[in-house]
Amino acid sequence: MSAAIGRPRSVDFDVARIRRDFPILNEQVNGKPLVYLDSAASSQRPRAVIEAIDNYYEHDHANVHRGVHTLSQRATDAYEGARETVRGFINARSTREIIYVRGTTEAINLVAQSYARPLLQPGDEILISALEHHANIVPWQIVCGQTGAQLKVIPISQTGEVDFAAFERLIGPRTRLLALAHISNALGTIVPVERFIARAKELKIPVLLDGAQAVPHSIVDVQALDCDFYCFSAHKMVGPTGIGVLYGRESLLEAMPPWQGGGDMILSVTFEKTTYNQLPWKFEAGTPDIAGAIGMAAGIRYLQGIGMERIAAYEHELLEYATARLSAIPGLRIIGTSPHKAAVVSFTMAGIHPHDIGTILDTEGVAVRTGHHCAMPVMDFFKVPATARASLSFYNTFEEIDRLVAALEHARKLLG
Ligand code: C6P
Repeated sequence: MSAAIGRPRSVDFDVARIRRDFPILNEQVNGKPLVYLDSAASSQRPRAVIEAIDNYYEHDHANVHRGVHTLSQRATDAYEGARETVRGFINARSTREIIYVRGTTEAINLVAQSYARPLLQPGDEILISALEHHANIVPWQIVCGQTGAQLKVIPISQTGEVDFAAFERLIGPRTRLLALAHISNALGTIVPVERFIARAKELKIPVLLDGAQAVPHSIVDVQALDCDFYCFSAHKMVGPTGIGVLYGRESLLEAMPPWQGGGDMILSVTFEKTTYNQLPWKFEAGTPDIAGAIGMAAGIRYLQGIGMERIAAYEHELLEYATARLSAIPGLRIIGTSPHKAAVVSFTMAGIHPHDIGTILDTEGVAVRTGHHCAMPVMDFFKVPATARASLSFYNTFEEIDRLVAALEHARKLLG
């Protein structure tokens, strides 16, 4: 370790104990202990989540909302109980505002098609920022194509911050929705969404937040934020893949038509007419991901057991240490240097393609993501084809950052 760069130790955090909860962290990769630095793509799962899913399949599985038999009731109780856990975690007013979806991507598509599409007229505008993930760009392009509305983009600065002055110029009488990332996956920028929401509210413009990278790393309170839609994915917050959440303000959800038709989203069906179910089930057609919901709730309880405030504080220390150590590597350029960042470090290295960085790191057992991170406009803005991205989580250690740095030094000697 560089003698000049000390490891901060102000947060009391027993990471060794936490790591014991994550069986996968004991894996060897290419003969080396795994260093998993790709949690922004998908986090790992603690035993509590794996066991909750196993337990459900071993003891309680049946379809939900459909049978009077005991197993169906047990499955329904666990599934709906999970919804209450999610509600509490983000402080929604009611479980009617918690819609289970496949993930952030599906949540945003649901809002685009069910909220925006019926409302948009030619010349109306959807406002996003230049640091969005494709999931918060493409659904809006599709709906703009369907309706003749326009997509407007708030520029970002060289540090990777959303330009508030430009936002104030862009938002206006034709804006029908503001859709912003809460935290950028490619840059780590924490967007000060409160300011943006306050201005949008003055103009009575609804706001959607893409919280895929925020919910796993910070306290999210949808009432305090006063946003209208909030989207996130369980697999980035120690839960299973294939399930996520759309939070929606009840009055908006009530007014929206269903997104898909089928079983469970109806109260009655004849060939002439269908009456839709109440919230939240109006938006949940078909047999849902029951085990996913149960696993997501187990993940939330696990995070709550540690405390989101402590998680954020520890991850911030990891970020500061990683930033200092990576910055000291000759030829390494960090992309995304906002003073307000989550624990994501995207970087390039002089003379080495990011893909080669990723491959060499993998031979050392270090997992990072390389590529455009589903944020190609961000890559274009910084004039890079791709970056390598180390994304940290509360189960990572300072020693793992040292392993990353040693592997990068190795890559530089081989190829730089
Ligand atoms: N970002 C990453 O490596 P899904 O795939 O639906 O669970 O989440 C999509 C998504 C939406 N918004 C943001 C800010 C995201 O980070 C992601 C997923 C992963 O950065 C996989 S591309």
